[in-house]
Amino acid sequence: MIDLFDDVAQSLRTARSIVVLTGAGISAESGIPTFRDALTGLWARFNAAELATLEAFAHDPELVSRWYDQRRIQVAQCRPNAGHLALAHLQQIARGRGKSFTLATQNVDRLHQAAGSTEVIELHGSLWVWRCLDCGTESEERGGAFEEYPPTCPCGGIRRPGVVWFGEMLPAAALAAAQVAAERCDRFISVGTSSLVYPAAGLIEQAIAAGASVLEVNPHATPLSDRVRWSLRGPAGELLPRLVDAAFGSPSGKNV
Ligand code: BV8
Ligand code: ZN
Repeated sequence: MIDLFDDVAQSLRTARSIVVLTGAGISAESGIPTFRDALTGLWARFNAAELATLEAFAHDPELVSRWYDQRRIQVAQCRPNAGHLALAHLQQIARGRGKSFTLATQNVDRLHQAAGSTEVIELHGSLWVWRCLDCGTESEERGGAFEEYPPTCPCGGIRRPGVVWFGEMLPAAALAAAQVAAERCDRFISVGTSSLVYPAAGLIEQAIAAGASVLEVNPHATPLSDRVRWSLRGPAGELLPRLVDAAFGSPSGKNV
C-alpha cells in the first residue's frame, strides 16, 4: 500500500484542480450511521430509502418529520472526525498553492463545515434547514427537538426537512457547480460513498470520462471500484490524514 500511497500523494502535489465527493461513510467515524446501515431501534422496521421520499412524508408527515428531527438532534451531538478535518486542511493547502479545490457532499449533517471546510456544495440539502410547504420560508433549526410533528410555520403551513428526497431534483445550482468542477478537474477523490445514488455518483463517472485520475477511499468495493485509478481500502478517518500528510506534511508543519 506504501507505493500506492506515494503515487496518490505525488498526484495531489502535481494536481491543478482537485474535486472531492463525500458520502455517509466519511461521517461514520463521527458516530452517524450510514444510509446502508440498518436503521436502529424505533426505525428498525423501516428502510431509510422508504422514509426519504415525498410520498412517505405525504402519507405520514408526523412519522417522517419525527425521523428527520431525531437525526438532526443526534447529529448535533456529533463532531467532525479526522477525515473531515483532513479535507478542510487539504482545501487550505490546495488553495494556498493556487490549485482549484471543490468539495461536494451527499451528506446532510454539515460536519464538513464544522471541520472548517468552506463553500461546501450540499447536493442533498441539510438536516438543519426546514421549509414551509405553503409559503416556502426556509429556516435553520439549531435548537432542541420540535414540539409538534410535523412542525408548523407561522403562516400555518407545515414544514418539511430541507433535504433532497428520492425522486426529487437536486438543487440545480449545486448540481451544476459540482458537474462543472468534475468536468474540469484532473484529480477526483470519492470518499465514503456506495456510488449507487445518482446523479451524485454520476460525478465520479464524469471525472473518469474527462480523464481525471480518480481515487476511491472506502473500506469496501463499490460498483465504480474497477474504473478508478486507485482504491484505498480503509476508513476515511485513518487514510485521509495520512494521505494529506504524505502529500504536504501534517498541520504541525513537519515534512512540508
Ligand atoms: C433524482 C438525503 C431526478 C435524504 C439522499 C425512481 C424514481 C425516481 C428516481 C429514481 C428512481 N430510480 C432511481 C432513481 C434515481 C435515484 C437513485 O439514484 N436511486 C438509487 C437508489 C438507484 N436518485 C434520486 O431519486 C435523486 N433524484 O434522480 O431526480 C428524477 C426526478 C424524478 C424522477 C426521476 C428522476 C435524489 C437522490 C437523493 C436522495 N437523498 N439523502 C436523507 O439523507 O435522508 S440519498 C442518501 O443515500 C445519501 O445522501 C447518499 O446520497 C445516498 C447513498 O448513501 P451514501 O452516502 O453513499 O452512503 P451509503 O450508506 O450508501 O454508503 C456508505 C459508504 O461508506 C459505503 O460504501 C461504506 O462502505 C462506506 N464507509 C463506511 N464506513 C466508512 C466508509 N467509507 C469511509 N470511511 C469509513 N469509516
Ligand atoms: Zn409558511
